[in-house]
Amino acid sequence: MNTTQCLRTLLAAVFSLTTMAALAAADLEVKTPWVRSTVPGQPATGAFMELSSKNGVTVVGASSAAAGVTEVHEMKQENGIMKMRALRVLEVPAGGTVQLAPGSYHVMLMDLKKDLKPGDTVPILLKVKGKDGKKQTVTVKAEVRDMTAGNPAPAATDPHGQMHDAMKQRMEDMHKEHMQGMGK
Ligand SMILES: [Cu+2]
Repeated sequence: MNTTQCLRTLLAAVFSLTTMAALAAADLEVKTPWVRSTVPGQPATGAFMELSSKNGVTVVGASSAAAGVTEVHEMKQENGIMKMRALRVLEVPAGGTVQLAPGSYHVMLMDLKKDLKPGDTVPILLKVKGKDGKKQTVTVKAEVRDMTAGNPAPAATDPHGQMHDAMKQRMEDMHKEHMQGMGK
């Protein structure tokens, strides 16, 4: 074996070990990821999915090539008003499932690079920390679904979809506050 062949073999071995380690370490299962489609010019939308873990993981961040800013959000009703806030961490308990769904937890895609049409695929990277303290990145390919078709929750509860302008403005203000709060 000459030096080049030897190096190639070594690199191949290192690469496959690295790949195997990455696959073995991420203790997160992602089911049915989808993103709500947008109307032309809409600045933000939500991504939804089902997360489960064997030993428990913490989602510590998210990013997407489709958006300038990607955050994990929580939405809940407070004094009759739907409010949402960015979460620093989202715990997926051992043996448990967390539903990211309209009106609840979601991955917020902001500063969208382009309109998202039904049938498009949006890549989302979830950064997770396992029980062993190791950080891993899980790649999720979310399918864009029509914001009116196959919607499991009423559109009225989800401001990412068919929201009127006042609500959209409020949402943008809220997000600006987030950013300022986080020192961006
Ligand atoms: Cu949100």
